[in-house]
Amino acid sequence: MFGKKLINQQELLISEGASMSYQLTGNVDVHSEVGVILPTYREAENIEKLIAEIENLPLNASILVIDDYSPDKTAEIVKNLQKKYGNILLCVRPEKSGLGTAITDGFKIFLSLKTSPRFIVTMDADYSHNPKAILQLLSSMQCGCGVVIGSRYCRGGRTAGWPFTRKIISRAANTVAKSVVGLRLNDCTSGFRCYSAGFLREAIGSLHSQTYEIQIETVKQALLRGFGIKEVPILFVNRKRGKSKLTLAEVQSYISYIFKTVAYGRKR
Ligand SMILES: Nc1nc2c(ncn2[C@@H]2O[C@H](COP(=O)(O)OP(=O)(O)O)[C@@H](O)[C@H]2O)c(=O)[nH]1
Ligand SMILES: [Mg+2]
Repeated sequence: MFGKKLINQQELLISEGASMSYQLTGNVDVHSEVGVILPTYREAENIEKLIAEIENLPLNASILVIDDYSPDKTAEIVKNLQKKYGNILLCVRPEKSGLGTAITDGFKIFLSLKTSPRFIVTMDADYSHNPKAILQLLSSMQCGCGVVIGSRYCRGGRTAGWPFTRKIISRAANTVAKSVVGLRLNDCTSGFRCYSAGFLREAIGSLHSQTYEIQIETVKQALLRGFGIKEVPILFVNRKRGKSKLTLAEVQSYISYIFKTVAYGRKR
């Protein structure tokens, strides 16, 4: 039967040298082909329905929620769902620490499992990414790529419900990444992705992003290491519940990452 385990951060080497201790709950002996990382901050209104939909997919998958001690008690909802489903892991970090570190900690946890998944999916937990599209991302992984991107801006991809300013920010972030950092992709900032565990094992030591720039850093690492990158069209729908966590500070962090990449060279 499904047993519940408590593991501390040092044991899983989530963040070497850090003094914070995170709690990971759930069955760490779970053996799944696919790992789905859901970073959450204040997603109490979305998380239950989203997890139920992922659970209904014809997949051998584990779900890992990385929650930053959300004041709306997102983690409590996930803990209840753990009683219903045997394949949910929950990592609660002590404070809001950024999307980039949430995703990287998620990679580290999945890669540290006794049997790690072959494919690791990242997606937003606000329903902007349709869980059914996970199946398309996975079937595109059959080409042996390191990364498949659910792309809003390749032929057939779309966004819906975004206000004009948000459309501009997203387009500008992509244009800058394309021309300044040298990434020739239609959408290099989408958070809906599938990675091969093989690529992540090679790249994990080079991922240092705090926030949204993690999306650029991962594709840059795939290019540098010679892994294939493929885009598949998706429909991105703006969240209907809860608020965006993209702050001015995070836009600044993205811009500063771009500048550093240019100043220190593209190989970093
Ligand atoms: N754990 C964690 N998750 C975050 C953080 N910032 C954003 N998220 C999650 O990352 C996903 C994308 O964030 P969202 O606010 O929807 O960004 P947007 O779609 O770009 O407006 C959502 O599931 C958020 O809950 C953070 O600092 N920590
Ligand atoms: Mg969102």
